[in-house]
Amino acid sequence: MDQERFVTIEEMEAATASLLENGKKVGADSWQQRVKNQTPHCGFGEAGTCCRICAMGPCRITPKSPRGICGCDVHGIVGRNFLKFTAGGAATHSDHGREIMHTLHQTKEGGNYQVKDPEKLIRIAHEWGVETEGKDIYELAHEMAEIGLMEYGKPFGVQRFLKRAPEHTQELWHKAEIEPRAIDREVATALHMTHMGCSSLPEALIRQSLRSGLSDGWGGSMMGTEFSDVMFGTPKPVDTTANIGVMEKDMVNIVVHGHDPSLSEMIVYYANDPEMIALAKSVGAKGINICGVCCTANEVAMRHGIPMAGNFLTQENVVLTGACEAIVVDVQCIFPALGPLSKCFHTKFVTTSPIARMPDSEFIRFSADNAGENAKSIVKMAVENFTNRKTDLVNIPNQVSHARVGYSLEAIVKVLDGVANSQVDTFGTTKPLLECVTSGVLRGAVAMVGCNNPKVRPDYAHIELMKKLIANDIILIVSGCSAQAAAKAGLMDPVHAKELCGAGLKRVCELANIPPVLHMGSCVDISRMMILASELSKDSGLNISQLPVVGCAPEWMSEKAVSIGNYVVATGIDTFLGVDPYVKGSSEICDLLTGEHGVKDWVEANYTVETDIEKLGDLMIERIEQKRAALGI
Ligand code: MSK
Repeated sequence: MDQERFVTIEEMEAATASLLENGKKVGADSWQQRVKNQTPHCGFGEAGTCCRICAMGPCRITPKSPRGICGCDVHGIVGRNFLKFTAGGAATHSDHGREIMHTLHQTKEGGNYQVKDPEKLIRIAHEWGVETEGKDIYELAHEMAEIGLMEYGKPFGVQRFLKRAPEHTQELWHKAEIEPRAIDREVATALHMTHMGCSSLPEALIRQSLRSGLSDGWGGSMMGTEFSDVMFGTPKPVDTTANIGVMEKDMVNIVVHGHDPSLSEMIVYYANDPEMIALAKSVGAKGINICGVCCTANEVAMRHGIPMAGNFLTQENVVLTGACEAIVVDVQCIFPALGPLSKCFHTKFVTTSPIARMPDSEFIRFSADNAGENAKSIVKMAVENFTNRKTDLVNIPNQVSHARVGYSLEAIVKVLDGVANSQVDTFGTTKPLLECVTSGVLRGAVAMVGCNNPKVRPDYAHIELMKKLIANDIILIVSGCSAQAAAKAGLMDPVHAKELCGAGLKRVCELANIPPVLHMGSCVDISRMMILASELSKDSGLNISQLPVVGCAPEWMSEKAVSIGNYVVATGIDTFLGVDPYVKGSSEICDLLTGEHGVKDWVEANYTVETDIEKLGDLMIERIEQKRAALGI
C-alpha cells in the first residue's frame, strides 16, 4: 500500500462515495441516507425545550405555553436535560473505568491479564498512601483494584485523584461545592435532582453538571486510563498507519471497535498466534490484519502500532469494503446499523459485552475469566469466514497515511525534556514545554477531542481547525475520533506534517522529532490532558485558567462529550464547541455556561459555542492571545 503525505477531505469523501456504491449493489442502508430520513430534526429537541421526565407530558415550551404542566419554566427544563445528558456520559466513562478495575483485580502472573507497568502501579500506590514494600506486584494490584473500586461508592470524602490538581483548582472546587464525592453518587445525585419535583433552579443544575463531569474526568476516566496503562503498558511513541487503505485485500481483516482495551488486547494477542496465522494461510489468506475504529483503535495503535481504519462516521465504511471478515465490538459508539449492514456482506458482527447487546450480531460474552479462550474463538471464526468473501464486492480505497502515536503524559514529558521514563515517583517536568510557550516559539496549545457528527461535514472541522492552529504555532494534543481524523489526513506524520506549521512549531517538531499533532489516546484519556494541564500549572506557578491553553470539540455528538466538556471547563480550561449542546432554548442556561458571570465565576473558565468553523478557529486563537497578553508574554 502506498502511503500518502496528506489526504484531503475531498479525497476521503470520494472514497466514501465509492464505498456507498459498493453498498448499493447489495442493498445496504447508510447513515448518510438515515440523516436525510431524519431531517429536519425536532426543533423542541434541538433547543432542549421538550420535557418528558414524567408521564403528565411530554411538555413542550412555546411562547403560548411557557411552563410545563408542573409549572417548570424553560430554564429548568433545559437545565435538567443538560444535567441528564452529562450524567449519561459520566456513567458511561466511569463504568468503563470500573471494568478496568475489575480486570486489574483478575491480573495474575502468566494469566490473561498481567501488570505490564509495575513502576506506574507503585507510583500510584505511593500517591494513594498504600504501602508497597515487600508486596508481590499482584498482591499490590489487587489491593489497588479494591481501593479504586471503593471510589465508586465510598460513603464519605471526595475523589482521591483530585489531589493531583493544583491547590488553587482544588480550592475553587471546594468553594463552588463541586468536588466530586463517590463516582456513582454524582451520577445518582444528578438523576435524583432531575426527577420530577426536584431541582429546577438553573444554577443548581449546572453546578451538578460540573460535579458529575468531574466525577468522570478526575474519577472514572482517570481510573480507566491509569490502570489500563498499568495492565497494558503506558503508551510510548510508535509508528503506525491510518485510513481505510489499512485494510488488506489478501489478508483476513478483523476490525476492533469500541472502547475497553481488555477485549482488543486479547484479539491482538491471538491474531499473532502462530496457530491462527497458519490457519489463515490454510484458507488462502496471507495472514491476519487487525485494524481499529473509534477509541479501541486509539488504544491498540498507541500500545502496539495497530493501524487505524477510521473513526466514528467511517465505522460503516470498513464493512462496505467487502473485505471485513469480522467487526468485533465491546461498548460505546457502535452503530446498531452494523448488524443489518454486515448481513449484506459476509462480515461477522460480534458483540461481546452485556452492556452493548444488538440485533443481528453474534454475541460472545467476554470476561476476564474467559478472555483468552473467547478471543481465540473470535479470531478463528473470522479466519474461517475468509472463504465466504465475495471477491467482486471487494473495494478498498487506496488511502493510507503515516502516523506517529502514543503521546501519553509520560511520553510528552520525555520527548520534550529527555527525562527518563524510569523515574518512579515523578512525571519529570513540563518546563521545556513552558519555555517554548513563554518565549513565544509556541503560542499555546489546544486540546482537541471528540466525535464526528453529521451536523458538521465529517472530519472537516477537526482537520481544518488543526491546520489553521498549527500554522499559527499552536501545538495540538488530541484524542478520540479527533485523533483519527488527524491521522487519516496525515497530520501526525512526523516527517511531513511540520511543513504545515508556523516557523516556531516547525522548529519544535524538528528538535523533538514529533508531529505537530500529538496523539494522546482515547476518550477516557482526556484525563491525561487534565494531568498535563495540572503539571503545567504547578511547574509555571500559574493557575490553569491563566495558561494559553483551550479545549475544543468541533464535531462532538455523545453524552460522554458533554461530561468531558464539563470537567474540562471545571478544570479551568475554556472550551470551544462546534455543535450546540441542546441548550439554546434557555437564555439563563446559555448565560451560565457561556457568559462572564456563570461557571466562569466558579471555575475561571467557560464554554464558547460557534458552529461557523472558521470563526471557531479565530476565537480560539484570540483567546490564546488574550491569555498571553494578560501574562505579558
Ligand atoms: S469514540 S465518544 S465517537 S470521540 Fe471514543 Fe469517538 Fe466520540 Fe465515541
